[in-house]
Amino acid sequence: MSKALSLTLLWLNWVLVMLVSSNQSLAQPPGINQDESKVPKFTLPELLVCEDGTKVDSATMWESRRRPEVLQLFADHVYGNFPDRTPEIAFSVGSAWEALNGKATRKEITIRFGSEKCTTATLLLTIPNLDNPVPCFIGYNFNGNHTTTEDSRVAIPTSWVRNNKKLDTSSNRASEKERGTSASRWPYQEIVDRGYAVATLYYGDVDPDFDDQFQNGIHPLFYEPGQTRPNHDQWGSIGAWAWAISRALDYLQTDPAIDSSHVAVIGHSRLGKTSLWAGATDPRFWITISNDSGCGGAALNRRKFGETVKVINTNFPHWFCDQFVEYNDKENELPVDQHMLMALMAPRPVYVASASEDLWADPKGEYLSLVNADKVFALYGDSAMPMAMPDPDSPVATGLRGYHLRTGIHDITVFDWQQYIRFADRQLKRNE
Ligand code: GTR
Repeated sequence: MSKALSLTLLWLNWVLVMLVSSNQSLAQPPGINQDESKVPKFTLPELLVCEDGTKVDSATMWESRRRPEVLQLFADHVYGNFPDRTPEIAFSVGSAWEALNGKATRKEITIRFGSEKCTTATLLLTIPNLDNPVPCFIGYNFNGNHTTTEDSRVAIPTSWVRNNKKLDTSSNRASEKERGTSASRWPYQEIVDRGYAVATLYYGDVDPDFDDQFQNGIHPLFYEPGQTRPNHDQWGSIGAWAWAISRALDYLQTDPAIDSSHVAVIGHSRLGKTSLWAGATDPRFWITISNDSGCGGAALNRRKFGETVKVINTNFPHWFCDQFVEYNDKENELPVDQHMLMALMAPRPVYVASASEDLWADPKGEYLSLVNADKVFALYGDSAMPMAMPDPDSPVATGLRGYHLRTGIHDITVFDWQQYIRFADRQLKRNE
C-alpha cells in the first residue's frame, strides 16, 4: 500500500471514529450511565411508613393517611401543585361524522379554558357505532390531532407546534402536510373493532412545549393578581397537561356514548409522564398506561440509569416544578421515588411498557417501579410482580398491574396498543 493511500485510510478512519463518538456523545452525554453494573446501591423510600413513623397495615390506612401524604410529596417536590383558582371551562361539541368505513362516529369538542383571556384545545373523539356506552382510551398526541389519522375532516391545530424538518413544518405552525404522519401511533381501526372509543388532544393546545417562563398556554389563566409565573412548588408543563386531560374527562362524563367509569389514560414518553401524573391526581381514571415514560415517569430516579434528574431538569426546565431542581445529582434526597407513583394508582390498574432499545428511558427502572409497588397493591389482594424482568415481547401481569418490554426503539406501536387492549379487556372481565 502506498504511503499516500495508507495516510488517507488513517485519516478516513479518524473521521469515522470522530463521527461515531460524536453520535455516541449525543445519545449518551458524559455523566450518563447505561451500564447496569454501574448502577449505584440505593434504598427506596418506604411506602408503608408515614412521615411521623406510623406503620400502615391496611388499605383503609393507606387511603386515609399515607396515600394523601405521598401524593402531596409528589406535588411539592416533583410535578408541582395545581393552583387553587380555576378559570371558567366550557365545552362546545361540533357536528359528528361517519369514520372508519362506517364503523365509528367522529366529533371534535372544543374545550375553552378561561373567559375573556382564554385558550382552547380540541378533543378528537372516535366512538365505535355500538348500542351501549363504550370504554375509552384518552391520551395526548405530539403534533396535532390531524397527524393521528388521514381523515381529512380532522382540524389542524392553530397553536404553536414544534418545527420538524422531516414533516416540513416551519414557522411553528401546523399544516395539511402533516396529516396522518403519526397514524402508526393511533391504530384507530383496531381499537374501535375491539369496542373501545379513543379520545385524543394535542398537548401544545394546552401548553406549548418550550420554556417561555409560562407566559403562553393555560398557566397565566391561573395567576393570582401580580403573579407572573408559577411559584416554586406549583405546576410546570406536565402538571398543566395532566390537569387539562382531567378536564377532557369532565367532558367525557357528559357524553352518553362513553362509559365514563372506564376511561383509561394513556401516554407515550413525556406524555407517559403526564398520563401517570393524571392517573395519580385524578382517581376517576380507570387504567393508567405509561408507554416508554422514562425519567420523571415510570423509571426509578435512584438508579441514575439513562436520563437523570439533572439532565431532564437542564434540558426541559419547564416540565416539573422548580423544587425538583433541588434533587439534581441528589436523587437519594428525594422524599419519593417512582414506585410510589405506581402505588398511587392502587387499587386501580396500571400498565407500564418499555422498549428494548430505549435505554435512555431505563426499561429495568420502569419495571422495578411496578415491582416495588407490591406492598401497596398487596393491601388490595394483588399478587407480587415477578422479580426478574420478563423477556422481550412477553407481557406479564398480576391482577392489577401489567408490563411488557417491546423489542425495538422508543415509540408507541400497534403491538403496544394490542397489549393495552388485552389488559383492558381483562380488567372489564374482572369486574363483571
Ligand atoms: C426526550 C426526553 C425524555 C422523553 C422524550 C420524549 O428528549 O429526554 O424524557 O420524554 O424526550 O418525550 O419523547
